[in-house]
Parts: sequence; C-alpha cells; structure tokens
Amino acid sequence: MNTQTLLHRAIAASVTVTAGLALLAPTVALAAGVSAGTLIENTAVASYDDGAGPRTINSNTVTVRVDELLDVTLTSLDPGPVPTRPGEAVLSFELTNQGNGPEAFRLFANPSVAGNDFDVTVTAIAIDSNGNGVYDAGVDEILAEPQTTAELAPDAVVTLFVLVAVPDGVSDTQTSNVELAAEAVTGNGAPGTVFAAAGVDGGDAIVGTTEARAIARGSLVVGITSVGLTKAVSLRDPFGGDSAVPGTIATFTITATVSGSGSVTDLVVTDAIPEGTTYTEGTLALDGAPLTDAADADAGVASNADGIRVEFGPVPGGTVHTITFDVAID
Ligand SMILES: [Ca+2]
Ligand SMILES: [Ca+2]
Ligand SMILES: [Ca+2]
Repeated sequence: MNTQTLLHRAIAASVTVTAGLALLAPTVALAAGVSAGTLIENTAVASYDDGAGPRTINSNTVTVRVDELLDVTLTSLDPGPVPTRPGEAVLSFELTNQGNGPEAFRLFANPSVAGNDFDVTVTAIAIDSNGNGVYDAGVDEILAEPQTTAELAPDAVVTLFVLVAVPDGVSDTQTSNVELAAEAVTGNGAPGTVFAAAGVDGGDAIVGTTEARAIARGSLVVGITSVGLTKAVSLRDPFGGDSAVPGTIATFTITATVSGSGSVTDLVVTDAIPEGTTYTEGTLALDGAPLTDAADADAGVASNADGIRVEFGPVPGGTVHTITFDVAID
C-alpha cells in the first residue's frame, strides 16, 4: 500500500469536527448582552480514525474579549403634567444604564423649551437616594456640578428629580416643559463610535444604538384655584316692607365661588350672628337644602352664640355654593 492509498483511507474514515465555546466570567445576562470584559474562548476539535484507532486533535484557542457598549435610556416618570403653582415643583425621571459595563452619566436640565408658556428655573438635580420614588428634601442627594450620576452597574436603574422654581405671575392652566438629557461620561455619538481602550479592562468602549445619550421631557401645568366670598342681605319687616326695625327678619346669603383649574381642600365658611340680632333656629340652608343646627352628619352647625359654620371639605374649581340663614333684629 503506497502513501497515497493510506491518505485516502484516512480521509474515508469518519472525521468529525466540533468547536468548543467558553464564556469566562463575568457572564451575567444583561439586556445589552454579555458583560464587557468577558473573555469568549473558542477551540476547535477534530476526531478521526486513521486506521490505527480513534484520534482527537485540538486547534489553537482563539480568545475574544467583549468590548463595552455605551447605551442609556431616560424616561419621564410623571403620569402627566405636574400640577403646580408659583414656588417649588419636582419632575421625576428614570435613567437606565443600557450598556454592558459600568458607566456614569452626565446630566443636563433645560427649562427653555420651545412652546413653553413660561420658563421655570432649575434649582437642582437630585438622586432618589432612599429609593422611594419621591423627592425627600434633606434625604435625597443633590448632585453637585457637573451633575453626574455615580458609576452605574449594567442594567442599573436610578430615579432622578429635577427641582424647579415656578415664577410668580404665571396664570391658571399655563404649561411649561423641562428637558433632562443624559450622556455617557466615557463618550457618546453616532452608533459604532469607538473610544479606544476606554472600556472595561482596557477594552474599547463602543457607542451603541442609543448614541449613549438620551433626552426626556417632563411638563408642568399651573393650577391656581381661588375662593371668592360675597354676602348679601334682604329684609322683611313686620309690616310687609323691607325696613330694618326691631322684629325685622334679615336673611343673609353667602356665596362661595371656587375658581380655577385645580381644587381647594378643607373649605369652611363661618359667620357670626351680628350683635343686636338673634339667629332664627332651623333656618340654615346650603344650596337651598336645609341643614340642621346641631353638629351632626350634615355640613352645617348653627347657634346664636357661635354663629354658623359650614364645612365643604375639598371643592373643585368651577363650583358655586350658597349658604342662607335668618336672624331677627332685637
Ligand atoms: Ca464604562
Ligand atoms: Ca426619595
Ligand atoms: Ca347640622
């Protein structure tokens, strides 16, 4: 048997080739894929029978280190425009490190958005340090300039608060938008932009599909609600006329008008019985319906000594209530 024949016999024998793929730690499964710095090793294996028995050979091992992808998303957490009035207001956002490596993000808040009825002043950006989703003054960390998050682990999510001051002079129902932007500290730009050796373990950092920057918009709507109170009196004297003499019945009408797009809470109207008059028992009424004088389940209480008191609780803007009661001139 010559050399050529031996070679043919070897080729005719069963030959299988497989490739082994190994992920070396860290191997956390992330939204963005395998963690940056992970070493992916690949070795091919061939097994065959050369006529003298089964044999196995390995290829050299190829090692690939996974580079760092820079990606970020930012969303508003407010379900709608935040009701506000002159003074402080808080807008809430959520930032997610969508990359596969640890990364910090620089933050920029812009209150001058085209279309605003008014612009707020940004006073601070804070991190929800205690993770309760609500801004807690004195507890949640105010970020120092330049406003930057801590280095966030891959997939980490943080809640951010933009604290703003709403100026005096705004009108009911006016709106304003505030934009919050975030940029990966390592860099950002077109997807695929490479920052050489700036990633985990000296690997490259590569900008992902989000361009490693994000922008989200929060909004505010002014809800100024006010209460107007007017009082009127009508007289019925004992002679069928309207002169004010002893025995004349004076009917007071108090009109409470709640205006604006918001609401007021704990609205209470009180009135003292004027000196020289006596409350006519059982005459207190709200919106034309009688109220008992006693302190009980209805909204009203009345007495000659303490006057009248009607409790409304919360009242939305666009509401008018009328209270009436009688006194007799002594
Ligand atoms: Ca990084
Ligand atoms: Ca908090
Ligand atoms: Ca009552």
